[in-house]
Amino acid sequence: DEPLELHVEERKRQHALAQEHLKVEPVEASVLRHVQYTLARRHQPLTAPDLYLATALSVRERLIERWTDTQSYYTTKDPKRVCYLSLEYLVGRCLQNTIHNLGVENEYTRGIAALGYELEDLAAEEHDPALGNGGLGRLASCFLDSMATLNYPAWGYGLRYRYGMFEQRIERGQQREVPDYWLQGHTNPWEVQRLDISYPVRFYGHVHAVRQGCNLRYQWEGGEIVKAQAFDSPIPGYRTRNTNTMRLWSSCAWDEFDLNAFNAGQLAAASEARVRAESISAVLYPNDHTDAGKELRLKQQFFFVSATLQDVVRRLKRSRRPLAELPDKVAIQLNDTHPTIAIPELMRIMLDVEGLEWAEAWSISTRTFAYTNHTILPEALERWPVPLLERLLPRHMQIIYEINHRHLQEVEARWPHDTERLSALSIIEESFPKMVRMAVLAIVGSHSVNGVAEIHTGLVRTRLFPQLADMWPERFNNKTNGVTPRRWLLLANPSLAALLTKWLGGQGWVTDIERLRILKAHAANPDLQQEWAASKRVNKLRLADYIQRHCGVEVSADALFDVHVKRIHEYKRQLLNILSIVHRYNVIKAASPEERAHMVPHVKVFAGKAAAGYYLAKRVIHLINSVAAVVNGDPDVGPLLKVVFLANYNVSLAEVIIPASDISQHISTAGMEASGTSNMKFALNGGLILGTMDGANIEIADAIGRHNMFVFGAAAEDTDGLRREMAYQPPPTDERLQQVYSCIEAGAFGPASDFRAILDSLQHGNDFYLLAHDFPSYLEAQAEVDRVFVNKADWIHRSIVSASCMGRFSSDRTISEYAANIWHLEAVPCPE
Ligand code: OX2
Repeated sequence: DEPLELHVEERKRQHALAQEHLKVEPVEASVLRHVQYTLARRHQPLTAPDLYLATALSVRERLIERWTDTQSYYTTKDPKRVCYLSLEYLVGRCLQNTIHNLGVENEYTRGIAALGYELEDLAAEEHDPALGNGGLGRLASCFLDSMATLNYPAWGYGLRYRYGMFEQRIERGQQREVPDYWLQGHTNPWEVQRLDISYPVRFYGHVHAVRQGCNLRYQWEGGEIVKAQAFDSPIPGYRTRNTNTMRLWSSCAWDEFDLNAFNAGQLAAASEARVRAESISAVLYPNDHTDAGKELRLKQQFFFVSATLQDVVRRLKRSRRPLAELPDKVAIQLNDTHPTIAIPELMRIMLDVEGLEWAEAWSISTRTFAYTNHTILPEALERWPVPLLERLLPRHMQIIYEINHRHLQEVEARWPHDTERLSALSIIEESFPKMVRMAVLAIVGSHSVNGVAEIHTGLVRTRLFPQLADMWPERFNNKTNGVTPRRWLLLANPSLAALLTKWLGGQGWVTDIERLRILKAHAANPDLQQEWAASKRVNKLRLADYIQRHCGVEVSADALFDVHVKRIHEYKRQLLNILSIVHRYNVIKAASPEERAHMVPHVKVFAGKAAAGYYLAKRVIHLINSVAAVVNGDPDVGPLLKVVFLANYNVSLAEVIIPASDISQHISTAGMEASGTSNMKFALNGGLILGTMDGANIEIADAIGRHNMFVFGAAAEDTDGLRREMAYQPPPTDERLQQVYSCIEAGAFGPASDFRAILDSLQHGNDFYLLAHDFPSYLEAQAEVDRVFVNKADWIHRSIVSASCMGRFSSDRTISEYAANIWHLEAVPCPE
């Protein structure tokens, strides 16, 4: 942030100086300079951690110059900006991503080699910051990459958790959670602490009404003040000068130290406030799809929202614009309901601090906010108890009541005496205690509500919020998710990237992934097929090596690599997969040598974390590992079946796994996975999909041709009916599945008691996730996979066609749609 009145000449001079400096200093010199002067180390011996850090600092210098230029340029141009508010970001490692985006990979590869190291090895020294749970957080990071690449003036706002997602260890087959102190060891070269940017955030206290003329004005006073301190990370676009900002807030005490308490000899009390303040940004809630319902979680949400809005308003004022212009200058996107408290907070600022009238404030607010819904699972829909809000944020609770009052008046005017509709549309749920439905508040207070895949948006409209969609049909829209081809192809899959650059005549595909379509016409070309297969093999060997090193299991790259990686959740049905693996094991055991000779060898790869308190999900991890131990140790099975569970799934592990898959599984019960994004990454990397007609699988099937996907299972529109039928008359269990149950019950994979809860949920539960129902068609689809896999040319043909038709699933396309239809944003390319 620089003052408006830029000293242009001075900037030019500095720029020229910096350019000169970079020109004369080769990579080796720059890196060694950092070893010596920044890290204060000797050059000999050079260790990998030191060299990683020095390299990162060297790259950072080039980055920072673009970053400050971009920010100054935005300040001068003063265009409309988007603020993406997300409680989660899964950034991934930065070094190689930055080097690629800056276009300096040759320089750095050579420079680092001259120092006796390989760039990839240094890159692996970087701790992968895991400030998110899964798809939602990774989507936010893909979006930031696309916004910068497309030159949109964008800010990502979030929380700088001291402890991110826990590190998962597997001990005796079970998950153990270890805190992940990602900032340990050394300073983070990818962030800058902005000591000059901090804001006070209030909690608790009371509301005071003052008479002003004939109006009442409200003031929120007292309580506790916490300081929000900004940490900025540069987000470089790919081969553009534009470098945006991700601003994460860290909490600390407003008064560093209570001297009075200290002088009075109350040492503990003196530091108490500090500890309480710091606890706000201490840990990420490691729950995927769970409404945490905890006071600390609400504190986190308000803390980050309040600091962000103060920052937004300050910037508007600095450019000397009235608040009335906010919607023309800023679009705020709410990533799920987590930042929804921003709506009453903006209202509070406008009403109580800026003195605007309700009608104008409300109009400004609704034109500024837009909300993205990511799930229809009821357990993920946030609801906050009214008494908690009244205590923690008393003024916001008043404002929410007022919003609701006016909203329900509008409902009453349109549908008089329709009490059912009134209670369905109310922001307040009349339960004990009363609850605030954050999704309803988000929809009432936004001008746009979007789902993340066609089917999902349809379900949001028809099943989740039919009355709201009825009231404002124009508000609801779809923005199918996408993934960035930079990280998920260029970076994660160098061999395929090289192939694409060669066959497509240049690197244009990196920003225009639609160009892959050209390959479709060449899918039968034997040269292309041969190179394609060779590239896949390189990636499979890399994963095989990883498996060997981390699980001690030897796997053959000739086997079919069948991958199931994502958060462990009942609706994602890892259980269905492992049950089918037990069945496969039974079939192999019963097969004759001739039959075995015709079987396709499989390597089954699992990875994913279970929320610490999610009992059944943790039992599933245990079952997978127990089956793996038996199968991998059975000499009778040999290479026909290997099962591995790779611990601590995160972005960098995904980068190793995804390019190596032949098949990946996206087998959620239809209607339950909003979109999925790894399905897109797998297909883009030439993997085929085994999946249900759910989430973005449906659109992927449309794009690549349904015959290129292995589809099975109930359709979303049939699930309710099926559940009702099964409850009325449970169907007989498939014999093969029954045999699988019997094996587990007989202790084939360890004491049956370890898996009792799983078996009970299947046999005596109501099969809510339709496992038993989908089991036969799942096996049928797997048999089809095996039939196709033995015909190498057919397989590769499908793989090429799938990847080449994935253009629609770039996050560049998604972001262009958000920019055009929701944010009304123009690209602002920063001149070289
Ligand atoms: C996830 C959804 O489960 C997933 O289907 C989607 O692809 C992803 O968000 C990005 O849109 N927490 N995680 C999600 O939703 C919630 C809530």
